[in-house]
Amino acid sequence: MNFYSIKEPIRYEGPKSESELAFHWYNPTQKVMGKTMAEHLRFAVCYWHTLCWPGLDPFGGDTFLRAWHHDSDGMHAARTKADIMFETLDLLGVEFFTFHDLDIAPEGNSLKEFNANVTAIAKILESKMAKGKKKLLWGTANMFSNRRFMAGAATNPDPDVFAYCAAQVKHCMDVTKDLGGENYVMWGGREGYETLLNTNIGHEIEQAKRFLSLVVDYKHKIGFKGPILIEPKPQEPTKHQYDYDVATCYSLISSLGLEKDVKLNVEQNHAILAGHTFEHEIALASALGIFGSIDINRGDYQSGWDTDQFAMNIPEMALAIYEILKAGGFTTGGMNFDAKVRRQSIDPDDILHAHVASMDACARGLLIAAKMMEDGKLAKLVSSRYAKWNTAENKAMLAGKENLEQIAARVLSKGIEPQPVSGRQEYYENLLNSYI
Ligand code: XUL
Ligand code: CO
Repeated sequence: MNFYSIKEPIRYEGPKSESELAFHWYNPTQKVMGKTMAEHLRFAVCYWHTLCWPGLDPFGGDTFLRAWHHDSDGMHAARTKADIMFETLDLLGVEFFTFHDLDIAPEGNSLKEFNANVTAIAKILESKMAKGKKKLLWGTANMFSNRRFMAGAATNPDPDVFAYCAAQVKHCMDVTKDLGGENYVMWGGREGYETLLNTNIGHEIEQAKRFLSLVVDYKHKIGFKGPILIEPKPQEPTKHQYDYDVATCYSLISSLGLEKDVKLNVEQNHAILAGHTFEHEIALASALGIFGSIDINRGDYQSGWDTDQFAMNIPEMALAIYEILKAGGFTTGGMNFDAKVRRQSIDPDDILHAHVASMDACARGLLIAAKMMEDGKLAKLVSSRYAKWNTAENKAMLAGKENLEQIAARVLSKGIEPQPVSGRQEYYENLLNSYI
């Protein structure tokens, strides 16, 4: 039985088409800067928001009434979700998907049972992937929903929870590897605190570091080729989270010397909640050498919480994709739709409309960003702003060839007097608008 009202894959019909359910901009085979749109954007559908969230909010429950949420046979529900995931991928022409272990299989009564359930469903996914030529962008363990994680996962005061998490992640990494997952994600949903009064922050950070080291050691042991991706988020569910933003994650990663193995999965709305722009977080991750992947969604600028809406703002996508192109594009990463339709969007087809609209917005962002790259005006302006660093003298200063005293002596003997230069922000902004 089909979940959606259509059976044929949604097609690219071009900007002039008036079809409601067609791609107007996303043309997977269209070449942009030498790569196809599909190769650039590497879209993924996520299990969690697409198939697991029932439409609840703090004041009301399930609005979607999906059959599998009311199925008393957990494994049957899991098989239904697997069918619908692949139906969704086929209709959208999306190559990748992502999951939490708990999204794909029921918990059962013990970790042993849970592992067996996850393995059994993974076998089903494996054959569906082979048949439909689909790939796993990343897998991750849900270590935040069950009440055992209420005081933290790896940063729980109780070492039994830390050990339990190690066991859960080990299994999820095994499954992710077996499915050819291109990355393994860690989002610290409960890795933080509610009140400092009951928290030993130093101890919890030691625990977080130990856990990350264990995961990286295991990645090498099993020969998992992709990176471990940390997904920064400042708060929600906890008041303060240890993976607050890109800069905070970098300090954790670099303190362990793990920059080669651990990269970041930057999510649009998490960036905004941390008080940054999306493009800032991508640019910073790239500058620090730890850019990995994207969770694409948007927040609501008035709400101040993680609304996980489908990203539709074209200029915002253009700026983000410009940073991704400047970073050299994705390698193992991609654009995971970590986004959910609104709780009033109760029709199955709303899921298709949401993905199509956001894929079109990303495609338009890509086209704009490619124009910005190809014409090169912005990059030229920026590099001329830093041009004086190219003189031999200034290069040597940056390379550490002079100490503070030597620099001071040079400034005084040469009579160096800095002359302010206009930052030309309004001109830059106008130039940006000319591409949009
Ligand atoms: C939560 C969130 C997660 C991570 C994976 O805000 O974004 O779905 O992407 O755990
Ligand atoms: Co996310």
